[in-house]
Amino acid sequence: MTIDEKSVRRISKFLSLVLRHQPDKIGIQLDAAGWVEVEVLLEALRQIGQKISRDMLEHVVRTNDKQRFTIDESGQRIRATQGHSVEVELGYEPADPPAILIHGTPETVVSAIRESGLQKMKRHHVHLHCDSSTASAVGARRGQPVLLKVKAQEMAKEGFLFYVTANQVWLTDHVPPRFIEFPDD
Ligand code: HQG
Repeated sequence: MTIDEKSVRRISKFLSLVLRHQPDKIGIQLDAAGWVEVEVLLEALRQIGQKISRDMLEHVVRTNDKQRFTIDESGQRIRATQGHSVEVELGYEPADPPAILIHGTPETVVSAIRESGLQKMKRHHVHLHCDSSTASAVGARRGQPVLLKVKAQEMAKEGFLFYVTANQVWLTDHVPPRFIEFPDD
């Protein structure tokens, strides 16, 4: 199959929009766990003039750099792996985090984070990563990236819950400032 990368990126962005934030934009409904039937999604896309074959959709899901989408084992349903702003219960079980997780953020918000810790803002959780390179790319989306080290194991010992997604993003509700190591500490 020859598929140009530009189309794949465009479809991936649009899927993020409708599977995480605005399903009603194309008239679909996500179930409580964020799933929608693949056929329903493809038909809704056809209705707005975006003809995407099942093969193309599978290609987009398979090759996505951050594994943003999951097709279930039956092959019938698809959902965004994480990152929703619509109400969904993803059903991840609490997991034991590594000692340190990393959050990459633009320099401009570091002083606010010193005050109130890491907040989930518009998402359902604070997103944390195991490796600096991914965290750095996240921070760099909006400016000069700064890497914050989160003492995740210490938090877990104090009863904070952590979840890990299928694509290795760690999620938690809030990271108070005392668990954050800032680069210039
Ligand atoms: C910042 C992308 C001020 C936080 C990425 C971040 C990631 C605060 C921004 C995933 C704050 C929220 C998540 C506070 C946190 N005061 N600013 N107290 N606490 N912030 O996009 O973590 O492409 O909602 O540091 O790759 O940047 O969508 O979160 O800068 O994995 O798959 O508020 O989104 O993945 O921004 O990114 P976001 P994020 P996808």
